[in-house]
Amino acid sequence: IDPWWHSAVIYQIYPRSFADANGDGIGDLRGILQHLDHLEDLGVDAIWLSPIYPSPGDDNGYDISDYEAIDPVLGTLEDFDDLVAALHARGMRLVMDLVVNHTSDEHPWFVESASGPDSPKRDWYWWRPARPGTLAGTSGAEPTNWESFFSGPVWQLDPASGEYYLHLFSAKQPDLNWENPDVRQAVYRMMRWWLDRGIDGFRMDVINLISKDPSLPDGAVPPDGTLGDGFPHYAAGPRIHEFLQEMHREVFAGRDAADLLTVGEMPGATVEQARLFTDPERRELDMVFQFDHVGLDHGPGGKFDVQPLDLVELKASFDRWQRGLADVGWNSLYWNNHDQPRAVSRFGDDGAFRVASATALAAVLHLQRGTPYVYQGEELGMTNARLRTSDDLRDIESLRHYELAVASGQDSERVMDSIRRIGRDNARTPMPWSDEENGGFGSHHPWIDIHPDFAEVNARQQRQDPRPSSPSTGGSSGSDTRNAWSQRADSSCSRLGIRRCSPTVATSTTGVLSSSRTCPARSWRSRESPTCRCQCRRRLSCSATSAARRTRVSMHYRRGRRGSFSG
Ligand code: GLO
Repeated sequence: IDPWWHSAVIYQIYPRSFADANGDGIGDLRGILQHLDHLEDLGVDAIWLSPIYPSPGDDNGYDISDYEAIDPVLGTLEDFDDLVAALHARGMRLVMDLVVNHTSDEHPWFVESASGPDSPKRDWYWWRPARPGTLAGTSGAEPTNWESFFSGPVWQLDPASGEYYLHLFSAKQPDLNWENPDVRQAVYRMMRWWLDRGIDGFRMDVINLISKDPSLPDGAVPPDGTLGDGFPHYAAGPRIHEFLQEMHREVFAGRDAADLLTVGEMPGATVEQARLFTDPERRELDMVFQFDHVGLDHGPGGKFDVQPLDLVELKASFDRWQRGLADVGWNSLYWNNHDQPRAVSRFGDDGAFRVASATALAAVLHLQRGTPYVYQGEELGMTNARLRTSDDLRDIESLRHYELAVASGQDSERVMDSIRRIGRDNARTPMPWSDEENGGFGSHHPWIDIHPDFAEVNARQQRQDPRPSSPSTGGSSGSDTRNAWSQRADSSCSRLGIRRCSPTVATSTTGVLSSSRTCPARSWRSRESPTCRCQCRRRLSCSATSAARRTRVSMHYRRGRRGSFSG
């Protein structure tokens, strides 16, 4: 029998930005309860809730200080139970976010671990002594040269003990040591606690990072960097399958496992790995969130080094995953989530063709084989936020990048421009329910500015629109149009076969994630996406013909980077 999620659509709610019932400017559980009609009318089968646990909020809830409670800003356990009951009464399910690669530094486990080298919980986290000398590019003696996802080194010095602790994300998100069986048992106990409360599954945050190479080797240093790439040493590490199989046995066995859904978020996962993780026979996970298609516009300098999107590569990526998981395993399908810019702005045209783009993107998503995930506001065709200055930023990743990039001498406007295109705040503006004050999100000014288009793009307006495919109002800026044209021209050139060296998937012989070093010469892969992309050093020109217009396009490439464009 096919599990329910083979024919389900899942809707992701980012609670802080969904609906604010108590008027404090932050979305909450009662706010979600007020909008269940919207979800039911959409035909949603399940919702995935981004974290609602108590949290200092360094990473908006992905830094958890208590796994078995609700953040008072968002509600109470009673509100939570009401939500589960109300969803179930409507035939919908609830999938919770599980963030167990790390905790908050304010979680009692870490507080105890940090109390000193003799703490019984010292080994629950990754503590290491300083190593001799100074790490290049830092003023410290970090135990490895790894760079954090949120910029800077992954190590934080604890002055009291003189030791460092590992944090792949912010310093307020110390990594749990999954090598320690007590850590694993504590996590499994907590998961059972939530299942007993009636939830229907887990979305597991960066779950492929829980098994690290315990010898913690240094990473390769890219030519333009000072810190190294630790990714091959902490992603899909030696015990990842063992841990996930153990979790399955300890948490899901004995329950009606076909009724519960598990989806593992896995930056950098390859098709080959996903086949192993999602093969039902292996009892690991039901599906994974892979990052291949959302890494295609990341450049050699990382995600903020935004490159034009090559639509042919995008298509090839989907093709690879559809074919790769056709006979075994299962795909999850997504364009958007709380970590990605809005799909219409990124993959389509968010000006004159906003509605047409959103419709086409939805068709592409929902017609593939797999479980589609819709992120709040995606059903409205929401576009990227209009971030003006760094004062508009709320996301720790963007703030840290801005701070460090500007401190290192980069032009602040250029830095902001890349954040405007790829930053996570783009997807976190409040859900626009109507054209009323604050877009009907709540009575108080929200924690992050509402999208300026809320009067035209909102849920009420779309319910009243008899022609959902009519073109939107509101134009795009000159530079947006230029980018869109540049992308189209680039893809036309590709279709003519001029620019491309063939994209390859970087895998090592063990099938374990490989680093950028394994890509062919003059190509690179981003940390999250296993596809190698090419750089060419030739000056090119081609004629791009489209049904709509004929244009002469010249593209200049210099030293491997895309240069100016005129058409
Ligand atoms: C994915 C998460 C992201 C968190 C990170 C740390 O990468 O969805 O929002 O910032 O995982 O928990």
